[in-house]
Amino acid sequence: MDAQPAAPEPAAVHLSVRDHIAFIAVDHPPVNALSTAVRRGLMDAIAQADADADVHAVLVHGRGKAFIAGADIREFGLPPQAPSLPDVCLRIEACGKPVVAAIHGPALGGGLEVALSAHYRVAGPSAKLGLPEVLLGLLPGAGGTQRAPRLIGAEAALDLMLSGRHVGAPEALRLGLIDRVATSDDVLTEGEAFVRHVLAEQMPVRRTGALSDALADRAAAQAAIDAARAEASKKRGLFSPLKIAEAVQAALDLPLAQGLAVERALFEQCLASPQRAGLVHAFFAEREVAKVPEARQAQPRRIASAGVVGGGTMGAGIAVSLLDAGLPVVMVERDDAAVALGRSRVEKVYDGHVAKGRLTPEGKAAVMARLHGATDYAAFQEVDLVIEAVFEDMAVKHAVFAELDRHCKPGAVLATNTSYLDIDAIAQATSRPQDVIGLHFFSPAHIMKLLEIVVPAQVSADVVATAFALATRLKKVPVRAGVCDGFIGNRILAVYRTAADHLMEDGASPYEIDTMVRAFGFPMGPYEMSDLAGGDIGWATRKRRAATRDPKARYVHIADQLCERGWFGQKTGRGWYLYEAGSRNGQPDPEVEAIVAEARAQAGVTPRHFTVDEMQRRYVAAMVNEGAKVVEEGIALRPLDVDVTLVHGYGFPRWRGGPMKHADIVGLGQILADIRAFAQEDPLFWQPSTLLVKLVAEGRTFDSLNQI
Ligand code: 3H9
Repeated sequence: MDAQPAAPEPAAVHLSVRDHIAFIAVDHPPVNALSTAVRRGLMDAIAQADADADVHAVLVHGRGKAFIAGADIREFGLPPQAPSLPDVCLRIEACGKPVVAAIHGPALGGGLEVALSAHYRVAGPSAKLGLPEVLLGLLPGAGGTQRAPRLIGAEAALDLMLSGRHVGAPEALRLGLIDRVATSDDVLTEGEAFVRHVLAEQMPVRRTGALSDALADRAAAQAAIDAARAEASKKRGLFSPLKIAEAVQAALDLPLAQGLAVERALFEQCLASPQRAGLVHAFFAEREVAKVPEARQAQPRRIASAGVVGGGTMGAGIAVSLLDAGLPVVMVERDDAAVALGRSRVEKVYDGHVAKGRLTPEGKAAVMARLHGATDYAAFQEVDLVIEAVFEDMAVKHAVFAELDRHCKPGAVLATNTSYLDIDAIAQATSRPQDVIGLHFFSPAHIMKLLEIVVPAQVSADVVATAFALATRLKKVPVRAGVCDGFIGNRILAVYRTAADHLMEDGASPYEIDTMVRAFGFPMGPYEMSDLAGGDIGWATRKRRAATRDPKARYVHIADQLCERGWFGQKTGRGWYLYEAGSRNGQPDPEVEAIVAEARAQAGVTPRHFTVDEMQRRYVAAMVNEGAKVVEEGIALRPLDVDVTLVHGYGFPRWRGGPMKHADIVGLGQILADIRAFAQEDPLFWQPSTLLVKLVAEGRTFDSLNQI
């Protein structure tokens, strides 16, 4: 049979002319990103409209849910295709007839740059305008760094470009970014009315690139740029903020054409940076994590009310998260005093919002009215979902789930917030293992974005789909994890923390290790983290694991020795660091250093010096190797799930994309060579993952398993 000819690509841009107005519609679902087809379409349409004597003015708008969401991020790194976006923008700006951009939904990055090259802008209630390139490791590269300061001044433009924030139409009007707020999202009608107004009033072709008033106060503009430079150099290791400040300097100092050339050169530098690769990976990975088989196979159950077992730190945080999503919440505790304490923990969060002016006292009262305390599991009879957040002990969990089984209605989702226990075993305490799932929140539960959705063997697909739908309502980043000790995140943490302990016993001080980890881009190091969370938590885990630990495995006793002295960190005034009363800033403790020195002597270790690079390589290799094992065993669906877990739950720098992406950038061959070199000293700890070995042999990357 002959091959069928491929169906022609639907046009990405449509041009129609009515009553002397050319309507240029961008039609490229889902978000009208500026792919090659859109750029070509815009270029052709504007040229045609400009050349058509019957056309007196042009209206550019987007079909579907967006004006234009920006450059097509999927094209970054591919060979460039003409026309470039800066050229498209120059062509729009050069049009001899007034061009109006009518904006609804996102007009972001290159999308806003297209709008800035139009001569006037009108935006509806759903409009979101912004220059978020910085979040992708970039700067606005289609004239945004030159036109935005000329239109709204250096300070406001820098704020948009450095924060990446979106503004709505009213704020955009205040800033001078747009000329009119449309009363509805029917931007076609409202845009047409504005175009007719422009024509009736004979308003001029007003080219943003030719404006100068907003930069007339040079001293103020220079001060804004200097402040941006100072601020940017404080951001941990980020590359593009300083480049943004440089580009705005060019807007202040140079004519448009030269400024655009500077912007282009700086944009190319950002595009080539590993940070761009890391941040773009993070952008897609954060969307891809929610695409799990169960969410495709099954419909989520309806969740209109929720319950929480336990009013401790975790339980209260989870309750806040559920309340914030608008759900009524029942909290069950063992007695009235514990209920009151749980309630007060929740209330404290909302008091904080009121104090900061984020919530009115009436608003707080309305939220608190949705929280009901009880001491009897019968209070859960009507709820659609219960999340258990009690003490991490299998017998306690069994007792709780037996109660839930007795009292919850059929079809209620029964979730555990355990951070490492066997959820298959917990499910066995019920007569309905198909309804039991893990929802592992991170502390503080109402703030941390990560939610590990742990999928035991017998759970039904619609319960998994429900958990993912719930995560969206809670504004969490969900990651699907399989059952094992520690799931994805805590399992990997245990290994890289062990690598840090080995480094310490071999010669690095805990303070050097924390500094090295911060230099890599984490907000804090493992020992500062332990002091913040409470050293007793890790101690309990180590005691639990003692029975199953391989007796041949190297074990560093230093952390236990600190705990034996009652030094649990900030809450006890000392841990790895010393804390003055009320202070969260710890000071290095000579007594800890003495304990470390003693432990080295006991273990017969002659301390040696490690460079920052040597330490980072060990720390990262341990993380990547365990990450690969987690993927190889199917605990994580793909390497990207490991990346999202470490970025959103453990402070791995997002601009590196996550440990697996970072490993791809460094080169898997290099990581494996490091692991093999470290294995010379400790072959038991440094056993390379089979998956890593296979990928290196095949010359492949972790990304090749992601299918983004
Ligand atoms: C830029 O413009 C550079 C220029 O200055 C210079 C150039 C020379 N490209 O988030 P959602 C996909 S840099 C390609 O789930 P929402 C997304 O992956 C760019 N694809 O929806 C998803 O795909 P899938 C500056 C994109 O309603 C689908 O669209 N712009 C792009 O929650 C739906 O996305 C930005 O940084 C894109 N630009 O949020 C804006 N954008 O369905 C980035 C989205 O296969 N985008 N997709 O998973 C966003 O912030 C949000 O996507 C948006 C919609 C607010 C637009």
